Amino acid sequence: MFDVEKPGERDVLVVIDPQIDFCPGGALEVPEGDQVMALINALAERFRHTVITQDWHPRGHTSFASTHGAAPFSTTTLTYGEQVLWPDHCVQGTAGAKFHPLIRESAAVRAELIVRKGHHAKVDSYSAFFENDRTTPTGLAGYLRERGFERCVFVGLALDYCVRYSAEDALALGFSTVLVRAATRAIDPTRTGEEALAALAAGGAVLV
Ligand code: VGL
Ligand code: ZN
Repeated sequence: MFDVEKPGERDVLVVIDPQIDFCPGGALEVPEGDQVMALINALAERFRHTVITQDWHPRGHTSFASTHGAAPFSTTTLTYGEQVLWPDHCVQGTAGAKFHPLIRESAAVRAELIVRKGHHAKVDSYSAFFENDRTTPTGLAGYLRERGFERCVFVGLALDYCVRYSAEDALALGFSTVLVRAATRAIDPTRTGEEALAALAAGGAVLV
C-alpha cells in the first residue's frame, strides 16, 4: 500500500492550482483554501518529485461569466458542452494568478514542472491532463510517462473541479491515483465536494 510518509522514486506529488484567487478573499474563493498550503509544503519536502498546475486564463476567457454577460456560477453550453461560468479569476500576469506566498517559498521552489492550463481563449481546462473539450492534451501525461512516474498523489484546489477532473483523468490514463483529503478543499464542500470524493473512491482512487 502507498505510504504518504514514504513516497518513492516513481511517485509524484501533483499540486493543483495553489493560487491566491482560490483562497479566501480571492476572485473565486474556495472556503479554507489557504489552509492547505502548509500541508502541501510539508508533503513536497518528503516527495522526491513535485509538479504544480497553474490556472492561467487570458482576459475575456470563455469560462468567465463577464465574457457572456451572464451571472457568475450560472451555466452555459459551449461548443464542447456544458460549462459553469465563473467570476474572472487567475488572469495571466495578475496578482490573483500567483501561487499562494507559502507555496512560492517552498513547494514551487522544489517543483520540477509547472503546467499552465486554461490558456486557450475558447476552451476551459479543469484537468491537469486534458482541457474541457476532453481531447486537447496539456502534455502532462507524456511528461510523467517519459519520466517513468507511476503514481500521482493529488493535493490542492479545488476538490470539486480541477482536483477531481485531474484525478479522474489520471485513473483513466492508468496511473495509480491517490488523493490526500486533508490537503484539498472544495468550492462547494457539502454538495459537489462530497460528490467528488464519492466519484474518486468509486473510480479506484485511494483516499488518504
Ligand atoms: C478551478 C474553476 C475554474 C479549479 C479553476 O482550480 O478548481 N475551478 N477554474
Ligand atoms: Zn479557471
